[in-house]
Amino acid sequence: MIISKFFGTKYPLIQGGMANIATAQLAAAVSNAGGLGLVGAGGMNAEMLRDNIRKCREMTPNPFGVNIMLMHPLVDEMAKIVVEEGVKFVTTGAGNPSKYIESWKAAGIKVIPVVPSATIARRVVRAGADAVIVEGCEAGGHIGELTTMVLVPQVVDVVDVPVIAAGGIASGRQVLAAFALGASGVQVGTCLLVAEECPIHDNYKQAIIKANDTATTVTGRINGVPVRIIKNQMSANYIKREKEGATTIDLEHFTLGSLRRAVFEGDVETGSLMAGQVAGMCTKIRPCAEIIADLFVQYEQSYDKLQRGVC
Ligand code: TUI
Repeated sequence: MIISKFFGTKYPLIQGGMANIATAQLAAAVSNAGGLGLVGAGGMNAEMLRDNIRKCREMTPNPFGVNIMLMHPLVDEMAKIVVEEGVKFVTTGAGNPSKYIESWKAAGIKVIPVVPSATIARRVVRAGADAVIVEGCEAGGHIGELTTMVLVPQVVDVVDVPVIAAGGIASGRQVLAAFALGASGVQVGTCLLVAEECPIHDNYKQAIIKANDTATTVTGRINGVPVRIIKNQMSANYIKREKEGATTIDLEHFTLGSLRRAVFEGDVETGSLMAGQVAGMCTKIRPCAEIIADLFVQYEQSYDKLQRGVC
């Protein structure tokens, strides 16, 4: 099933739940552009989440959803808010959402967990997930071990719900590849960081624009919370301290507030600029509608070329 039918959207595309970045402004821009926009609860408090859901509803007549970051200290409260506010789609990240699924489904919410492995995909589907977003480690932010290329087909083979591919998608060729792997849709994040409507500091956008294919690295591999970010002074120091055996508490202290510093203050040296490996393909600031429409124009062109055997 093409996921656009399930979402009620023009395109089979959902936005990543990017903490501190996915505000009502970005979510509504994505939904107005024909994708499924998401308000990301990560980085928000309860009042901000409620406020952003209500604002998003005012800013778009189209469907949108909420991403619940499961490592959030207020996750129980956030889980209730999406029910109270009549949200239609919930994606989750950074953990197992099974304990919330029954109450969300009872409220008519479609539940779509982000998963990093086939084992976890099966677990959430057994718990009632309506679809899964399978995120490869090419993605930005908190990641698993496996690449999109190997993960998507292995999940498609073991679940009976639609699979959405994430991680490493910023062009129509990659959308086509995701479909070839058996996905029903795609999730994108990094390519939306350079959207005009994306509310991050301009320094962060310029860092994405300047990035090449090897511009990202992964912090936290040793202490168990791997996070893909653009290489800078902070990533170099973090990885050095990690190798020297710094404790998780030390490292947390070191990174405390670092994403916020990048997003709001434009601190590209000591801030944490979360981005996927496709940052090297995101080369100009454009309206969200243009980024998304282009993905699918390119997808059609690539599909035609493939059928004609001219690639
Ligand atoms: O969640 C994400 N990406 C994120 S969350 C985030 S905020 C943050 N910042 C710093 C440190 C940690 C988080 C930034 N980027 N993507 C989806 C995702 N989910 N990636 C990995 C997972 C995941 C991991 C384990 C999903 C389920 C899971 O289950 C564990 C279990 O035991 O069931």
